[in-house]
Amino acid sequence: MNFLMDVWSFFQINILTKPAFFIGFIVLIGYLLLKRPIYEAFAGFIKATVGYLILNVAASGLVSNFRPILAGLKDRFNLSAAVIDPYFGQTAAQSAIENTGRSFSMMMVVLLVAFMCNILLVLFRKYTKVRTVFITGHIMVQQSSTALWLVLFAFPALQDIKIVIMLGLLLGTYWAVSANLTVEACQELTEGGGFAIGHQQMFGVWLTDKIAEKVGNKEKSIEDLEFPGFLSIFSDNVVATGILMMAFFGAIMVVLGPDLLHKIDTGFAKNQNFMFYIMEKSLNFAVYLSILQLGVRMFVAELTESFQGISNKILPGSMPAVDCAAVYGFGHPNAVTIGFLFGAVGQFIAIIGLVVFKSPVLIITGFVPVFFDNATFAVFANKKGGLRAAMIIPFVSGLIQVLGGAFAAYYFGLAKYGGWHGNFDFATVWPVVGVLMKNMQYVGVAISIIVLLAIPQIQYMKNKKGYFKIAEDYDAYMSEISEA
Ligand code: ASC
Repeated sequence: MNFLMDVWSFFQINILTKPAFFIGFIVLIGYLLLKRPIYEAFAGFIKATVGYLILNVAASGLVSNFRPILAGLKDRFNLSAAVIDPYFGQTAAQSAIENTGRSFSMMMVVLLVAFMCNILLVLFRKYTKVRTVFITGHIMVQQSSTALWLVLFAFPALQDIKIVIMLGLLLGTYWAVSANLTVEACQELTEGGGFAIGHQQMFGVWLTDKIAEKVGNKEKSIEDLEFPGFLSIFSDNVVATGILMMAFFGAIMVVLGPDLLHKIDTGFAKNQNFMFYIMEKSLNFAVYLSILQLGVRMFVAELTESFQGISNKILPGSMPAVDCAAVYGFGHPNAVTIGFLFGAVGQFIAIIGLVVFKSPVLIITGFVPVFFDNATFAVFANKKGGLRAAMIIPFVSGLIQVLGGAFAAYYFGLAKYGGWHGNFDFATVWPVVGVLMKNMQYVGVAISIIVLLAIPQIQYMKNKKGYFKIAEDYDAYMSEISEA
């Protein structure tokens, strides 16, 4: 038993929570299964790992630079508010759990059981119809933390072992089923990129893919926008992002003022001019977006090719579910910026609504949900519904993130710890699961798992012939469709 725990902890520390290596090894194994020479497989491992590490540099650069600025609004106005962001949510959940006298380390065991549950659902895909393995480790840690608190909230007296098993099943089913929901949308967007999304907004991606066509007009996509006169500079995404972020973060930084910013950001030198500081900070947004795209292209190219090996030989019709930022390389770069800005407008309006209607909890925009969820929605929305869908869907999502987040932070008692998870699925699906668990106890858990498991069955029923094919071999799937 001890040996097994050691193996698990080695795997968990070095690979599972470091998706760069996880992806790297998948690529290595994939190429070996394709009978490529070892040196080629090794080269693929290096490129995929480096690509993912580049994506990490960009994503954590964005998060560490811009999260404190948005969260600074809380200090500026002396608010007692919950920040809707998974990093704040995880800290809040951890404090709440430890406050009940329980050990937070249970979270890693939950993660193990949930991951195993996901693998089992894929191994038995003939019956479960699940095609995806969720491998985005840092997200799995965040979600295990929040979900653990939800279970302790609903079952305060339950023994550790029962919690671990019950939550492992519930969370593993969510990972498997939610990622599986994004297979079609991802394959169409990337023209057979060979990955699904394993992140925090999969139900939102599925919804976006379904409604974008109705909300907007595919013919009027961001690619086709023609800007007259001086506006033509906006068709270059570095220029567009740079200008828009200077206006957006510039306004927020002016509201925060230089004194508070000196406290928030030690990199803001005492003698640096405030305007130049604002310019540098805001333009960094465009820097990170460019880096992100470079990394995504690198690892996705390797993954797409090598995963053929795995899907031909070991797990036909299956695919890995990775960070949502992986799709940013497949849409117009301006879609990412547009999604973020319209999401932010939606969030700000909803926050004003909370103030006006005297909500018992106040919410502060968190950078991760407002940027990563809404940018992702905009990329998918633009593909099927053009610019209009890429504006409307993130805007509505922004409203939902704040209202759902406010409800959750209040109901689950995390507002007093200052945060809630905040991403789209945690403003919609998880609050419902939490309310069911609190009010119906085991019946609520059972209903949640059964409903989740029914989703891939329904997907399968709607497209029996192409369901596994679309994941296994997109080109063959497309040529079958065009023949039919
Ligand atoms: C999250 C989270 C991050 C980002 C990153 C996006 O939810 O915790 O650090 O999104 O995964 O690339």
